[in-house]
Amino acid sequence: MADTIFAKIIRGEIPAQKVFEDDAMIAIRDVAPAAPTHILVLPKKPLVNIADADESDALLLGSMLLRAAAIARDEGFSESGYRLVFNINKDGGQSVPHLHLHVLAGRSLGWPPG
Ligand code: DGP
Repeated sequence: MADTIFAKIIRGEIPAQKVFEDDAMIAIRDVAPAAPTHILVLPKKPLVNIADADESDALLLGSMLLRAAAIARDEGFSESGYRLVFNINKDGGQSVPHLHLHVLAGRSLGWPPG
């Protein structure tokens, strides 16, 4: 798997605004926010995307979703609402080939996405 900007952030080689870290994942503020609050939850394991995951990653993926919900509560937008997004490969709009969960909040989000 190619080295990515997120792998460098996880290794601490590139700075990022961290909102959470444990042994399995980090959560950082997106450098180009698409909403007033835009956080990325990244596993430390170098999976390319959800299509690259298998049964052995089930606990990790569930933990990422629960972490996003905990961040929403901590940051105060759980009640007003938010969106969780995985962009996957070219048509999904994925630009960084390291699995990441977008947490978007702070305005009314349109549907369907562009
Ligand atoms: P995606 O298009 O789904 O692969 O999302 C990648 C996101 O990563 C995009 O919203 C911009 C963000 N991003 C790219 N480079 C950096 C970086 O160096 N630092 C941070 N914090 N976010 C980044």
